[in-house]
Amino acid sequence: MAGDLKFPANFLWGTATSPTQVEGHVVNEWTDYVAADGGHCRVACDHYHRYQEDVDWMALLGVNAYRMGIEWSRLQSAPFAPLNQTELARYVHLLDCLKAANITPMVVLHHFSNPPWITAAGGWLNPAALPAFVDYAAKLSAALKERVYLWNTFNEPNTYASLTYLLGGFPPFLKWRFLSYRKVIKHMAEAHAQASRAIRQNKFARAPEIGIAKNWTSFGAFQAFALWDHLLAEISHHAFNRFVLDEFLGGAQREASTFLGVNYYGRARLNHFQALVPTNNVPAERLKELGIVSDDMFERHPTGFGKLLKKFHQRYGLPIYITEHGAASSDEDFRIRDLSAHLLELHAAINHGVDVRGFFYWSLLDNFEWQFGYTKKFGLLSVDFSDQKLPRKMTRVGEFYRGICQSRETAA
Ligand code: IFM
Repeated sequence: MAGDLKFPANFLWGTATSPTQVEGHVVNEWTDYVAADGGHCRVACDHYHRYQEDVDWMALLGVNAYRMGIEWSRLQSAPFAPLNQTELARYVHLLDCLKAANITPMVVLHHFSNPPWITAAGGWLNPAALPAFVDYAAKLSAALKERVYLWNTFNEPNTYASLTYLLGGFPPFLKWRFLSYRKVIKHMAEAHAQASRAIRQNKFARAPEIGIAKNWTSFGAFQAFALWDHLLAEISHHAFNRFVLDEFLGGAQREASTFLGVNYYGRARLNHFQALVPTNNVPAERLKELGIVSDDMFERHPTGFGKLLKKFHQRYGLPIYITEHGAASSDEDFRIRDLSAHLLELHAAINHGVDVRGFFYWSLLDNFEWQFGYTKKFGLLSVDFSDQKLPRKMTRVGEFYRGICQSRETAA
């Protein structure tokens, strides 16, 4: 069986993080935020100072790719400002450490955080964010063109726009501002297209690949007869999936992307307008009673993963990177089973002809999970946040993933 489970030889087996969640010492809209567990991101995993050690861990894991963010607020102190050379040099050194370890970087330009001057000017509601972002993309890509060919402009634009303006989870914590949600998506889609053109202006060592990371949740009704839940599921699907993909990949916008990044965690089924997921405060016992398999965040649905990949392949014909997948749980056996089930779906999709080029496990480290703080354990490496030295430790999931990265196979 293992012989049938080979992945393509040049497949990227990676892991992922984002600056606000791991670096610490960021100055953005999250700096003063205190999460539900009392945690904040001011030190996080101190990856800012410990990136060399973290690259050593990646080498030990055997990954050959790393999806990392570059924190915009560190690099530009004002719109159109020159890049901060000290901060740039630190990122360049990180990229050089990755190269020395044979790890291919994918750089994310926007992962849920903005420079304070963008926030002060109204964030992504203000069209002035567009040229500022494009300028950043142009300058950064010019500076890194020898070192980076995989560019991910926006991470999960709809998570960002909905948690900021619909659901009150991210700063500025506003609710039910549908027009704001729509405007942010439209602005980001346009910024993606313009940034893509700016990135391509450079003479790269290797042709650039450019895309967004779309997180995909499928929505459905938990009870077949509940027409109202079907209706809400359809509206949610339209707002969070279809509308967003049409904006980023529809019509002329399609030219802006050479790949589609997919962040896949599972599905949300609705029961009398309530999403049956732990992030909606539905207790684990209740979910169990209802037969819903979930980690500490989302309902798991591995078969939906395979179906989604085939659908994307058919609809867009773009190469795909799984820019995030992972599970948050202190039950490591559960996480291993979950990873295995998703990799089997991935493998089957590739065999079916879907052009998937890489998989990035979320996340390298236990980290600051935004409004939930440090309670969600996603790491291949655990981090002991109660110890000031923030020691990292290989988890059993990390060992399991290491086996896959080394053998290029997945265990059933
Ligand atoms: O931690 C987040 C990440 O920032 C974006 N994708 C989903 C992850 C888990 O919730």
